[in-house]
Amino acid sequence: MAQKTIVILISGSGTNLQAIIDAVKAEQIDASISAVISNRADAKGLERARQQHINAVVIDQNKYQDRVSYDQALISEIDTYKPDLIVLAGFMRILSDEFISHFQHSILNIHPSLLPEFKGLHTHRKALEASKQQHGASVHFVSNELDSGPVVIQAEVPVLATDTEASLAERVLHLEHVIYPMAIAWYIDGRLKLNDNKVLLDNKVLRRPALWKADQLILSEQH
Ligand code: NHR
Ligand code: GAR
Repeated sequence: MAQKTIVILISGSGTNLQAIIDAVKAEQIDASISAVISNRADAKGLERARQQHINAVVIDQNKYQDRVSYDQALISEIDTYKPDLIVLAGFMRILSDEFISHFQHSILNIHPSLLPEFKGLHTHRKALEASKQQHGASVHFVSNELDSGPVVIQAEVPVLATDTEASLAERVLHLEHVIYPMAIAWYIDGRLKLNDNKVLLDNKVLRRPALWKADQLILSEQH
């Protein structure tokens, strides 16, 4: 069968992008990255892509009048690669319904909270303010409603009394780099699917998201 392909959308430093690049190199993910696309010309992640000779494309949000025309440009660019999967890796722009329906069931995002808690921005601050004992990150399929698509896997970290926004973000980010490549590999290997808005892993409905905790994978039957 032909090699599967991934397009990755970024806005910033691209450490998740780097983890995915590394997982492709290590053959943990059996796919190639056709392009990395940024909405900002200054995203550091573009340099990570260029260093690996991956096509690095800027579709600058400042050059478009509105969300509809921006998303149309994004759709046209992505369509040229016909990717099997679109990965949002620190992509900071809300995508229109048109974009989501065009690529239905084939967009993954990583969000820095234990969804459904703390949707939107500044999640680490919100977790500290709410005095949470546990915080983390979630990989989910992207749907029309922001940060609300079906969750595939979560990673949990304890919140420490000494944590600041930055220290908490760093611990969460470290685990993002573990669970995101894992979920992407499942998808590429055909093990992960969306059916009727439910997540299927190995043809079984996930009653709850898979959980990565203390370096172990826990599936719903067990927790
Ligand atoms: N698009 C849809 N339709 N659904 C989702 O679940 C999406 C999405 C696009 C991005 C990532 C998301 C996150 O994980 C994501 C999920 C950006 C914002 C935001 O408010 C919110 C959530 C996410 C990404 N963006 C502002 C905007 O007006 C801009 C903020 C900025 O540039 O700093 O687009 O958290
Ligand atoms: C990550 O923590 C990711 O979960 C978060 O931004 C960071 C990107 O880091 N994503 C969002 O907040 C999406 N709105 P990276 O660029 O180093 O991968």
